[in-house]
Amino acid sequence: MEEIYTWMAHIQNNSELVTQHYLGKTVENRTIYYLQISQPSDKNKKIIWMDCGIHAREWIAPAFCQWFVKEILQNYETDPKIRKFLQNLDLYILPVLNIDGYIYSWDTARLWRKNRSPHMNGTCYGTDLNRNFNSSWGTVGVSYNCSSEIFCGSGPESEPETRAVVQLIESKKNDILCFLTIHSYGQYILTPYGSTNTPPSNNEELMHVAQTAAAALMEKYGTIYEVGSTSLILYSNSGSSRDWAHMIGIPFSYTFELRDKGTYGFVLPDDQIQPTCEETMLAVTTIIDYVDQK
Ligand code: ING
Ligand code: ZN
Repeated sequence: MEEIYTWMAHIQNNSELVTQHYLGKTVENRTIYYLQISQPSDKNKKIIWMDCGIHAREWIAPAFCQWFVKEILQNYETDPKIRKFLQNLDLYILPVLNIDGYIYSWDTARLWRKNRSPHMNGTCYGTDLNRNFNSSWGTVGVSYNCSSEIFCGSGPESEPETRAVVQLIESKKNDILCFLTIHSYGQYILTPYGSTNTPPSNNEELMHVAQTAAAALMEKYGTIYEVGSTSLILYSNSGSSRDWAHMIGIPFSYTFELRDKGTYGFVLPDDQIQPTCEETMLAVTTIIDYVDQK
């Protein structure tokens, strides 16, 4: 995490396109930043949101957010696709949302998932931030027991990390076209909703775009991704950020589950970091490209 903080400060100082913004504080009072990538213009641009590291142990996710920023900055002058979408869109990238959990996963318990909020007089720790959003909160696929991996918190948005995201997204929601939240593992692009089997009104288009993205991803190394709504292809869950983002009116909202399919799971070997990032880049830029053309 120290390296990521240093890296964020460094690129904001060394790239004219990047600004580091304050998003909020974690339970343990660490500062959450996101990076805005914008080409200077007078135009009122739409926004692409992407967060990584909402779950502590899913280390490939923060790695991808960093890779994404690096690739954009390295290639925007020469890659016509990036050049084009940066004329109309600003990219908001949150490299690590659950910073306390991420550090805990590095230092103490590799497979920690939740944040680090204390409950029951400090006898148990952590809320699952992806069960804590105000989207049918507490109804399905959650636990009210604070020692559970899927503890949904004491109420919707009970956690400062959740509130930090909600506050920013709410304030910009009319301009946000696309909400991407990056997890591992399983190789899925998941569409809303997790909390109900009723598909959203733009389901056909959501599925079409995700399938196009999965096809682009596969071209790189043959990695197979499955596309579908969380509740239909996996299991139901409430309080996810993806559901919440779609419910407040952001038309394109997806969860990515990066490599692998379970061989290594959360502990993805080093030699798969770069290929995973490369192939995911193709999927994410395909989505951005599509929403830009709309
Ligand atoms: N998966 C997400 C989670 O919050 C999800 C998304 C929800 C997948 C329900 C499947 C079913 O659980 C991970 N890996 O965190
Ligand atoms: Zn996750």
